[in-house]
Amino acid sequence: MATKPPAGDPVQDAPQVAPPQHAAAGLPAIKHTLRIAQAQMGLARTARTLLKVNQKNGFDCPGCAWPEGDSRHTAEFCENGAKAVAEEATLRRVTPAFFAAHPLAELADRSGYWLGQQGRITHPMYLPEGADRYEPVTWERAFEIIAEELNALGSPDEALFYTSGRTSNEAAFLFQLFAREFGTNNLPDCSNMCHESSGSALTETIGIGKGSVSLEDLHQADLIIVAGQNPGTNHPRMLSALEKAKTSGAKIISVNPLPEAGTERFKNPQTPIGMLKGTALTDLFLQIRIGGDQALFRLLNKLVIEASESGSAAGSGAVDMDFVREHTHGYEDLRTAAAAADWDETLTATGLTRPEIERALAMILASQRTIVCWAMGLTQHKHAVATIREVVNLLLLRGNIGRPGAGVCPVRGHSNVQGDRTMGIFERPAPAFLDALDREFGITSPRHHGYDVVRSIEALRDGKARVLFAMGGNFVGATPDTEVTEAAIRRADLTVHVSTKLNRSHAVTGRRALILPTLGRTDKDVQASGRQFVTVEDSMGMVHASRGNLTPASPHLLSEPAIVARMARAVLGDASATPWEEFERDYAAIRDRIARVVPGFEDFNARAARPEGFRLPHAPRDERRFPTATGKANFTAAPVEYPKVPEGRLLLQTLRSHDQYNTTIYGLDDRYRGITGGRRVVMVNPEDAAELGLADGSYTDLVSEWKDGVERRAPGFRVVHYPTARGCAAAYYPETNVLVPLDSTADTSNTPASKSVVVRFEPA
Ligand SMILES: Nc1nc2c(c(=O)[nH]1)N[C@H]1C(S)=C(S)[C@@H](COP(=O)(O)OP(=O)(O)OC[C@H]3O[C@@H](n4cnc5c(=O)[nH]c(N)nc54)[C@H](O)[C@@H]3O)O[C@H]1N2
Ligand SMILES: Nc1nc2c(c(=O)[nH]1)N[C@H]1C(S)=C(S)[C@@H](COP(=O)(O)OP(=O)(O)OC[C@H]3O[C@@H](n4cnc5c(=O)[nH]c(N)nc54)[C@H](O)[C@@H]3O)O[C@H]1N2
Ligand SMILES: [Mo]
Repeated sequence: MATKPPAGDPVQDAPQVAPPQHAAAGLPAIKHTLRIAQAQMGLARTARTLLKVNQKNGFDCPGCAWPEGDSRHTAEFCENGAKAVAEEATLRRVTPAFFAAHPLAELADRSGYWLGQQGRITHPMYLPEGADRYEPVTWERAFEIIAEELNALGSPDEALFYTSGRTSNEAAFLFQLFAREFGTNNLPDCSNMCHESSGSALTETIGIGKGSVSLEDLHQADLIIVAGQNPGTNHPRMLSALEKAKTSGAKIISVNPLPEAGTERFKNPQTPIGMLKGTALTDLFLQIRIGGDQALFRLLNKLVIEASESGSAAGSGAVDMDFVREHTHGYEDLRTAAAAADWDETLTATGLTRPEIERALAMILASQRTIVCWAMGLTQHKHAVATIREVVNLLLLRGNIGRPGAGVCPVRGHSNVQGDRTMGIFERPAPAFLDALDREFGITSPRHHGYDVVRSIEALRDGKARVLFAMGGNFVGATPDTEVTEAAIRRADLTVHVSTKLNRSHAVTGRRALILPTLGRTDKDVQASGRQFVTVEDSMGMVHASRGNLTPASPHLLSEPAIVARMARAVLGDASATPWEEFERDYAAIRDRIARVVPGFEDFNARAARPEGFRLPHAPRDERRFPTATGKANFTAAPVEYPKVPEGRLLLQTLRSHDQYNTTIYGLDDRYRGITGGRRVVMVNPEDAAELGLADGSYTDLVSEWKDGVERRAPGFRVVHYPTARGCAAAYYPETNVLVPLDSTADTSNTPASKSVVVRFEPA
């Protein structure tokens, strides 16, 4: 039967390796999609579901946050979007009988892949103190348990309210409102591990922590720099935009330690020509050392300034002095700092050659409209914020912010991670936001900051936090330093997860635990006032509606807004004047409140009903206004940093395979990289491997080295000789999270430095 989960746990992780591919998408992508989708959903549901993805009357793809274009293809989906949908729309079910048959200890032994493959959770489940397995519980009792624990806390700040980025605007707004009425800003979210560094860098430099470009800008750019991102796997629909830009003559520079198939060549499945030949995307591949980006951009900035001041024809106007004078602050500081940039040091930091950097410079100087796109390859380093600021410096020098075809493009992860932040899911909210919230609801929100993800784990570890309530996600699986984190979680009095599917966070719990099963994006959401829709915001600040069309996985599911509303009533009781019942009845009532609290959402209900949605304001993009402390766009001049790796060690990045969505594992293949049938692989440059005595196909333990002297070990990885940059290695997350020290984080943003882990190899 196609819809049965795999019988055993595929612990026999036995990776096979073939040469990596040089083109993404094409026919194999379609075949692979249909195979996974049919195994989960059967044929009829596959067709019905996939045709509704990202259509104007359909649901927003629960995959990535890449925007939908205005002219949508009938099949506006990509291979990995389809997998995300299949994973949610699966016909497999996790029922109370499943929990009766599988004690907690067994679930804790299973792989994340096996857990996820069991299907959608159908009933609220409760793990009483000391019990060896979950038992069914009524919703009413579940909310009573939450109220008992929350109301017994010594302070509201002993509670943590985590959000993963799939949560709709409506649910997120209610969730943060509840947390603040309860009395805490402890609203950690997946963003803390993701684009927090981008938010920190952009807020300081341009005054708003979001990207400044639209899809049309991408199409109009004449130079696109894609740094630290693997769109072929993680944002496949971005390849269509890159292809479109290329067709109009744009050039593309890829900055990456790995040659990723998606940025090399794209075989567009929407066009016959694309399927056959594909479009070569990258004009210049800079195979950078992990963590070398700040040094690269600093030197480029120096060279741009030098060219401008040289009086040469090529360099004339290289620095847009009118823009710099009118709109920026701090140019002289950058100029001085950049002057100190040194070729030799940059070549060491980046592993690049002088001609490669000179070619990049020539392309930058020849461009009138440059966009820089980036993702986790830039955000998850100690010096991530400084790196992104250096990217902003380059764009500011050339006046490339706030004009068509140019700007910053942090490519977001989860489909509504940007919207959740807009709705106030933030442990360090702006006072103006809290003032507006307080005025609207007649409450007094706490003003002191809350815990982010890393600080939440520390608080659990130190006994300062006692309850974790997670709105989606996989807190235990996604966070760093797995052993430390799991021990911290086990100290909690209560852990609650609002979830669609099983994951490790349900197996590693506090003294008591609850699983609250919820509707996903694809599910029809009917409340007392009728059928509901929710809204999301994409990576480019477009807000639009999302309507599920499938019969929910079980009649016992509650929507996320309903769960928050009922929890709020149980916990806050008569002390709350907020109309929680009305919010649950009709989400339009929530949107009316959002319209009054969050700038840019005026007339929200009417505008959300428009098929194409609406664009949120963005001062730098729209009017070249920079709402920073100086009132101008800020150049910054942080000291250049790059990781220094001791002899005999490599710098490990933890990244995604083609068959996973974060901690959700769809399958054991990483097709573009030529790896199939297993995930415990470590990719190492053949020359480094020769020096370290690591034969291809041999097995090794990875041991991370950190200043605390604690030995963190991930055993049994198959060595794969792979064309990554020298000195670097790569292995999949979350298997390697155990290696990332909890206090190895980015300066300012506190994002775990998941892309720079110093490791040594201990062959098995
Ligand atoms: N199918 C699918 N889609 C997804 C996800 C998924 O897991 N699966 N996850 C979603 C989420 S939450 C996110 S945040 C995004 C993540 O999207 P990505 O950021 O593309 O994800 P990663 O796999 O972490 O890839 C990081 C890329 O950066 C490169 N890199 C690593 N270190 C460096 C460095 O120091 N410098 C440079 N220049 N490059 C470097 C890596 O080689 C790799 O190509 O994707 C979203 N979309
Ligand atoms: N080492 C390392 N660690 C990383 C990263 C890395 O690159 N390297 N990347 C980081 C990044 S960028 C991110 S964003 C985080 C991701 O962290 P999370 O967002 O916490 O993790 P996910 O794996 O996306 O969460 C998957 C779970 O979400 C639940 N879920 C799915 N859909 C829904 C829904 O509609 N509603 C609800 N309530 N639940 C749902 C399912 O139960 C599923 O098991 O991980 C971070 N961790
Ligand atoms: Mo992310």
